[in-house]
Parts: sequence; structure tokens; C-alpha cells
Amino acid sequence: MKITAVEPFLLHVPVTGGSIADSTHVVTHWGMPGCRILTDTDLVGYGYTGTHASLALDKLLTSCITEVYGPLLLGEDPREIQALHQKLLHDPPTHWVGRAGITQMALSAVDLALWDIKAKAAAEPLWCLLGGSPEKNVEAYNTDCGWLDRAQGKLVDDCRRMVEEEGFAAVKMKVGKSDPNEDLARVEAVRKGIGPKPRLMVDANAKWDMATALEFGPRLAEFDVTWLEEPLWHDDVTGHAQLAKEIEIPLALGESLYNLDQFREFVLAEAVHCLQPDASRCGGITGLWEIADLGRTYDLPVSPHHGDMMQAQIHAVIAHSACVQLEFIPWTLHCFEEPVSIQDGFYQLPESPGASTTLTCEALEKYSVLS
Ligand code: 0YR
Ligand code: MG
Repeated sequence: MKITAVEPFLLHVPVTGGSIADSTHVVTHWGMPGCRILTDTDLVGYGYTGTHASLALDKLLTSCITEVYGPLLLGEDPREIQALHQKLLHDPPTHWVGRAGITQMALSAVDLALWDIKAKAAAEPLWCLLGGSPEKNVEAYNTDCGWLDRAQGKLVDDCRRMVEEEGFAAVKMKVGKSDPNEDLARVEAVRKGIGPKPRLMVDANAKWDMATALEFGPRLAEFDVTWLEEPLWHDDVTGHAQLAKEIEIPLALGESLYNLDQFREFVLAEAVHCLQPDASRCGGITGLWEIADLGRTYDLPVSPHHGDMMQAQIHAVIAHSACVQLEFIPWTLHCFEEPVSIQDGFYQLPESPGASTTLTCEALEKYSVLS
């Protein structure tokens, strides 16, 4: 099989509810810059990364995919993913201009499309090709109820509804208000609202400084918070290591890390308790797998971030023994041929061949912002 074309797409899909906010972003659209990889068979692979829909930045991603990686992929066998991944890292030479950020997100999109083709060629869902068992139940935890811009009453209602009506056993809420006392009051209200049983995670999206984290982190324990996510700046390994020593509550992070090396730094510094790689950012399924192996090596749970809108990652989470659960944000379900689906807080098993990344023609037309 040979690759015959790499066609870009760029979708901006409105988020449900009009707009959401965490401590650093207001998001109205979910960006999906990516590509269709065509072959000399009728198989087509779909891959993309996830962004907050800045058109200028997203165009850098699509141009990296088509102008830097595209020519190197033409004529290659798309099933030779490990070798192609190395080629795209070394030949341009990508590693010279960026081992993280735009080049790595673009590489992630390509990697997802290649795994999609490989699984389609094998006529199996990707989890099966990766050696997974249909017996593994993957828990979804819901983030789409805990946004920072929601008034406290709505926040509590939304979280309670996810637990009581939708059957989620775990929800996540944002912190990072200008007054952390308000964060604490909101966490207390949510815990009261959902009751003692559901797990509650708290995500600061790197907003806090050390003083805030040392003062308010320990107080989250009163409300039985499962983890504190990205308390400090993304690259601050020593800060997280210090924090991990001083507070009881486990630290989760990784959605803003781009490769195995970055994860290894955090793990060896004992600066993280739960790894949150994102395949749409850390090198696709290939990169995610390496990081999940790191989790297995150090006996740390792996709970991926939602960046590919859970489509390809659910396959890897089913297959990799270190992966325990997967974040859930249902903004783009209507865009896929086989969207992820949840029942009683658990992901249903994907059945179609491929990585579940195939977008519908309607979505490709309706949400395209590429002129
Ligand atoms: C949504 N999940 C996150 C974004 C989310 C952010 O992309 O606003 O909150 O990615 O931190 O854990
Ligand atoms: Mg997060």
C-alpha cells in the first residue's frame, strides 16, 4: 500500500453552551486542524489535533502537516508507522525547529491518520489491533460541567446532573478564580451537591503560583478531591516536585507535555502521581503508548486528556494496561462517523475498523474554515 496524497482540513466546531472558560482560556470553538491521508487503495486515514480555534495558529499546523510532512509521506507504506514517525522527526529536520508545540501536534495528527489506516487495512477497530480486550471497561469522567465561568448555582446543578442523571461516577471542576477562597467555596458547594460518593477532580490549568498551591492545595482534601491537576506552570518540574512533597493530595498533569522526555522528567522528579498524556499532542498513538509504558514502569495511573475528542484515544486506553480512564467532553460527537458513546459513565466499545477518527462529509463541509 502506498500513500498518494495528504489533504488538509481545518474545522472550528462550536462548543456546546456557546462558550466555556477555564483559568486561562475562553473557548467558543474547538479547533481540529488535521489531514486525510489517501492511499492507492480505497482506504483513507483521518487524523487531527485539538486547539482552541485560533485561525492563524491552526493554519501553521495544517501547513506543517501538508508542506513539511506531506511530501515525505508520498509513496510510503502508511502501515510502517514507527519508521515513518522517526522519518518525520528526523528528515525535515523537525527536531531542529521543535520537539514540542506545533511540529509535534502536527506529527500527532499524521500519526493518528496512519493508525486509522493501519486498523482499517486490518479490518479491525484499533483497540483490537493494539491487543486490547473487549472485556475492559473504561470509565469516563466528565469535565463538561465544571467550567470556571459558570455561576456557582449552575456549576453545582450541572455537576449533580452528570452524576444523578447521566450516571458518571466522577466529575472534574476548574479552579483559578482571582480569589482562591472563591475556588474553595465552589469546591465545597459541588461536593455538597454531588454527595460523598462520586469522585471529584480539580483542575487549575497552571494558574496557581507556589504560594497559592501550598495554601489552598491541602484544603482541597477536606472535600475529598481525587487529584489536583496542573496546579503550577506546565514546565515547572521542580515546583511540582516540591508541591508533591508538601501536600497530601495527588497531582495530575501531562495535557501540556509533548513527548516521553518531558514526562520522564516529571516522573523521575516524583513531581506527578497521575499521567495525562494527550495523543493529539504527544505524538499520536505512538507517543501515547510510550508514555503509558512509562506509567506502567513506575506504577503510575494513566488517564489521557480529551484532545482528540476521545475518538482514537479510547482505543489505546482499552488496549494499554496502565490506562485507567479517559476524560469526556462531548463537543464534537456529531462530527464523526462513529462517535464515542457513554453508558452509565463507561465508554462503549468502538466496533468499526479504524481509529474512529473518520469525520462525516457534513462536518468537513459545515465547519471548515480553510479557504
Ligand atoms: C478545554 N482538561 C482541560 C480546555 C481542558 C481545558 O480544552 O478549556 O479546560 O483541555 O484542562 O483537563
Ligand atoms: Mg486539564
